[in-house]
Amino acid sequence: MAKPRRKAGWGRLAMLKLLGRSNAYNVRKVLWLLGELGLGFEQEEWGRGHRATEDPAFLVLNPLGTVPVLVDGEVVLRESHVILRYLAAREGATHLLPEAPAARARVEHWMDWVAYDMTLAMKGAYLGGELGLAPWSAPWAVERGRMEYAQGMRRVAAALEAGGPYLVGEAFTLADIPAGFLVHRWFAMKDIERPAMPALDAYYGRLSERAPYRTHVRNGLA
Ligand SMILES: N[C@@H](CCC(=O)N[C@@H](CS)C(=O)NCC(=O)O)C(=O)O
Repeated sequence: MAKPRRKAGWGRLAMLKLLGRSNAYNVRKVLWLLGELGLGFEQEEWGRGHRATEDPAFLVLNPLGTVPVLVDGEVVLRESHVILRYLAAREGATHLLPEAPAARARVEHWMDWVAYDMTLAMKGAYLGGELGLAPWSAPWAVERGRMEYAQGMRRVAAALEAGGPYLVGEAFTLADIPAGFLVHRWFAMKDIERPAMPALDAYYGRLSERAPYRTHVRNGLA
């Protein structure tokens, strides 16, 4: 586990507050990192099935009405990957997010790839195919989502075969958090065909050795 480097400053006195339901994909990534960093925080459950994010008290913090939101003193952040990068930088966790531009970009490649290229695939395959939620349950969206999800998993497996044992090489980094969640959901979905990818199986096993992954990601929820 990481050894966070503490910095001085009045802003550090306030307890971090995470707003968002613990069963939401984007919240679970942040919970995972908070666990990796060993950070204390308060959590309020907001979103579907809990307090509605249309509540003006929530919209003041995030006018987009999405979870997660992180409050760190006067700093209020939305967007899960921004929050991941913020927390790593705040803690000086350069082993998770290097400062050197080229090394940092290699980590961010994978984070942006998940956000830009895999989100719709996951919506089609999981929200549509697995949960049957409209509009993602349209047959073309499910088919396309499953096809792109499988293609994405082949890309992750190929990267692990070429390098590994983690996505950008020897060590676990922030690159492994969004992709590691996708890998979990890939193995947790019931209604899909999973072509054999031994490198992906091994990666899932490796991530599962991490306690925060088992607590927040591979925790019985897809
Ligand atoms: N790009 C945003 C997406 C946030 C998002 O769509 N969050 C979902 C949960 S995974 C949400 O807010 N759903 C509404 C709800 O739970 O009420 C991020 O990465 O944080």
